[in-house]
Amino acid sequence: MGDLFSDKLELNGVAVCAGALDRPAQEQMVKDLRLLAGNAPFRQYQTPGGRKMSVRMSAAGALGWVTDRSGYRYDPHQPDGRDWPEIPEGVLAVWRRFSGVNRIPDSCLVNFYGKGAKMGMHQDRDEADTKWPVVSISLGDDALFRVGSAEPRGPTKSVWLKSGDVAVLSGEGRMVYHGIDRIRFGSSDLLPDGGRLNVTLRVAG
Ligand code: MD6
Ligand code: FE
Repeated sequence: MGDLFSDKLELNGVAVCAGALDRPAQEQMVKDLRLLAGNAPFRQYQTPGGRKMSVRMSAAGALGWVTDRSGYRYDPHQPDGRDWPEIPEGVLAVWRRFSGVNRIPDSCLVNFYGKGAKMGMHQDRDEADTKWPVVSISLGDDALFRVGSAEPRGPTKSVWLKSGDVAVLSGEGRMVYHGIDRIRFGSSDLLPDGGRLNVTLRVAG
């Protein structure tokens, strides 16, 4: 997994490859994601419990991830009925470089964190087969990433994810609880209006 060109840190089985993407690669990815958002707008979903999520979400690939009063699920269609756009090539290249597996991801979720946005502790468990890894790319503002264990209330460790960092949940780390406590709004100049993009790749179906 990964390669020799970035700093690798291990947190409860989660690999964090700091500096995996250089600035030009980050800029290209932001361009690709702007195009993507033209075909799959960022939406603010409600949890099954009826709460508005603070993160705005878009997606690409055969399956996007949506949530509403009927539950969390992977869905082949956007809420407006359209297919999801294709996963950008540069994003697929990150999967090939870091996933350690020979399968193509069928789902690419894109989260946007504006000022004050965060994500509660959760496990990624909606995938049909959780033996496949999850690869996550951070772009823009720094984010405080909290990683626990496979138990809901175990001890946790935290790390600041910076623009260009890649995190991989696989093996031991695949089912750990994790979340984003907060972002340092305005800490990066990658996105002109601030905020953070997080791209996660999965074999979901
Ligand atoms: C985030 N990430 O970084 C939230 N999930 O904004 C996740 O929920 C996540 O980073 C699975 C694998 C890696 C992740
Ligand atoms: Fe997650």
